[in-house]
Formats: sequence, structure tokens, C-alpha cells
Amino acid sequence: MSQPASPVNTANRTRSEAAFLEAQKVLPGGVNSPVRAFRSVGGTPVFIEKAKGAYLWDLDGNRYIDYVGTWGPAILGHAHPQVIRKIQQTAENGTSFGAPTLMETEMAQLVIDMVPSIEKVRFVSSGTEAVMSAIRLARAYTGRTKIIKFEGCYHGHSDYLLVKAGSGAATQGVPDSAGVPASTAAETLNARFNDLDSVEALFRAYPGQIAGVLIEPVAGNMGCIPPLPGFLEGLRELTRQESACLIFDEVMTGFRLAPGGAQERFGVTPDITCLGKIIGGGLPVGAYGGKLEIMAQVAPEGPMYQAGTLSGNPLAMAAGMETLKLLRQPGTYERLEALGQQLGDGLQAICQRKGIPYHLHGVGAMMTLFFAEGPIHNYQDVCRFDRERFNRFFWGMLDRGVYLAPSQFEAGFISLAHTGADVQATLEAAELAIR
Ligand code: KE4
Repeated sequence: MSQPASPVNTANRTRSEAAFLEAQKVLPGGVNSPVRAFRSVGGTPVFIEKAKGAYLWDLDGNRYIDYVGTWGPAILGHAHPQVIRKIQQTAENGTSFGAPTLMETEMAQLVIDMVPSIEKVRFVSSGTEAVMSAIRLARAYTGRTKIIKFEGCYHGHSDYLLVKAGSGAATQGVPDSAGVPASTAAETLNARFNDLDSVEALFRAYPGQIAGVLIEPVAGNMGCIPPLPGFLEGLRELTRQESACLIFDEVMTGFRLAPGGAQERFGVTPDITCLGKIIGGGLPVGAYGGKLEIMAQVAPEGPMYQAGTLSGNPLAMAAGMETLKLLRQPGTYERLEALGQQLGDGLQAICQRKGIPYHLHGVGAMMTLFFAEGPIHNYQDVCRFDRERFNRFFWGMLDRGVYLAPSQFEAGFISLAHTGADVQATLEAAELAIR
């Protein structure tokens, strides 16, 4: 492999270090979302000054090739000129009205056209809000209270989803955060990803009580883990038999794995779909949607209450609509697949050549290099990873100008702004950072 002309060195981050000290005086942990604090890898987080295309620049002027993509939304790359211009034009007419606008109807129609399961949609302001509302909707529609989720999947920070598995396989959940009442957690049951038997066991243990099964159809919050063949189809059949809602949390996979998300890619149509990230083009948008008869529950059409001051916000609708329209251009997903393949193949070749235990899962433009032997089908498998080797890799890449998620339990994201040369430069850094 050719050596880089002038090795990139971004290890001087003194301004970020000073900024982090100041931030910790006024923000819990110095951040507005925990993962940004780099606690899992240690050290000081990078403070970003600006971003454009596939690149970030920090306060010290270092440039990074970005594979976090603000955790998924930046699928076009950062600050796409057409998105920025649309936001600017929209802002000239005001930023929020708290009243209906034509843009919300147009955006809803676009989402309905793209996502197979959605016949009617409600916009909210985050993925957390979308999933929280979808759970309430499943409970309203079925009249049941229990929810099944999967260990290792993350669905935002609502009380009933910050719940981990209890001691026994079929026991009720226990809080996974301070402040979550045990009574709330008890309504949430945990199954094992890619293990249909674990789901069937819960339906047998709680007959007629389960409102819905909530899943990331491709897991992205325990690293990227795809469904085994037949797993999603099995969930679809089981929930149909049990008259429970199948809820796909496509906050991360929506519009990334295909125009219609994982449900289009894998050909399994849920009852309710949750969306976020890409749908807002980098501005705060979440959404939940599904069949007409289910969405008829949602106020003011039906009895299930949900509301939001900034829901359907004009700026967010403008950014999201422009993003989705650009994603629908021919060749988009082929290009994302090709870049993902180039990066995944290159990383695997490095690990193989060096005899490093690894497993790589990549689905289109999202992937994770696990420093653990495969197979990796669920959360327990991921927990075998070599933490020291991951941390060496993370910092080795950051110091060479490649910005990765600061946790083995996250997915990496490629954008349409990344080039083959960016991937090649990434692999040159990885050649030195994987050890
Ligand atoms: P937000 O509330 O952060 O918009 O969405 C919550 C959420 C829901 N569902 C899935 C599948 C998600 O991945 C997320 C949020 N993802 C994390 C990254 N793994 C966001 C980053 C963060 O928490 O700061």
C-alpha cells in the first residue's frame, strides 16, 4: 500500500482541550449528549468549528474525514449547498409559526411515497420523540401495555426504553438509568437480537399482553449488526399471529439503506415506522407513521395524545425535503454501496494481513469493524471485543485525521460526499492504526 505523501498529524488539539475544561463548568460532562464526551475511549473530545462535505475542522484547524456524520443525518455530506440555500430561503419567511403550512403536507407525501409501511405520518422533533410516540400508539391501538425490545438496541431516552433485561430470560425489564421507575421498566421486556425463540418465549410468558415488538431492523447501537436471514420475516409472522404491532425503529436505517430504508431493503413491512436523523437533513426532525387504521388513533383524529411546539417546523421541513429529494436522484444508493464496499474490503484486508481478530459488518453505507472474532449476531457477541485494541485504533485514526465514533457500540456512516480518495486515505491511516 502506498505511503501517504505527507502523513497527516492532527494530534495537536490544545484549543479543544481548553474548550472542554470551560464546557464542563456549565454543561453536565461538558456536552449535550453523553457519547460526545469520549468517556468510552478516554481523553478529550474534539470541538468542531465547521464542516463541509466529508470533512470536519476542529478549533485547532485540524481536518478530519468524518465517519460519524452527526450520527447519521449527514448522508449528503455536511452543508450541502442546495440544503443550505433552501434553509436560508425558508428562514427569510420566518422560522416557526405553530400553525399548519403547505410544506408539512408536501413533506408528508414525500415520506409516504418513499417508505412502504407509511400511509399517514406525524412529524416530531427527535428520534426519541418518534419512538416514544410510536410505543404509545401501539398501546393505544392494541389496548395492551407490554413492549418487547432487544438487548443492545437503543431507541432514544424515553423512560420505558431505558430498560435492560432482568435476571431471567422471560422476566420484566429493570431500569437502565437512574430516575426510571421500576414500575415503568416492568412493562418492557428484552429479547435477544437475531433470536426468534427468545421473542416467542415472551409471547408465551405474557399472552395477550404485548402491544408491540420494537426493533432496529439493522442494529446500529451495538455496532452494526444485520438481521440473520428469516429473522425479520419471523418477527412479522409472529406479531401478526399475536395481533401485536411490529415497530421498526428506522431512525438510523431510514433513507440510508435504501430510499425506503431497511423495510425496503429486506422486504419486510412493519405496522409502525419511526424515523429521524436523515429525515431532518441535520435539523431536528423525527417522525412516526404507519397504516391509516393505526394512525387514526393519533390526536386530534383519535384518542392518543401527542403534541409539539416545533413539530413540522418550516426550517426542518425544508432541510429534510431537500435532502430526501437529493437522495432520490439516480445512482445515489449504488454509490453509497460502492464506497461502503471499498472501505469494508480494505479494513478486512488490513486485519487479515496483520492476523488481528476482527469481524466486520457492513450494510450499505453503515458499518462497524469489531475487534472480536465472529460470528457477531447479538449484544453478547459484541461484548467480547478487545477494548484496548479498539481504543488504540480510535486514537490512531483520530491523530491521522480520521474521525470515528468513540465507541465499539456505534456504527460508522459514509456519505455521498466521500470519495474513493477519502476511503483510500482512511485505509492508509488504518494500516498504521490497527495494531
Ligand atoms: P434522537 O432522540 O437522538 O434523535 O434519536 C434517538 C435514536 C432512536 N433510534 C435509534 C435507532 C437511534 O440510533 C437513536 C439515536 N442514535 C444515537 C447514536 N447511536 C444518537 C447519538 C447521541 O445519542 O448523541
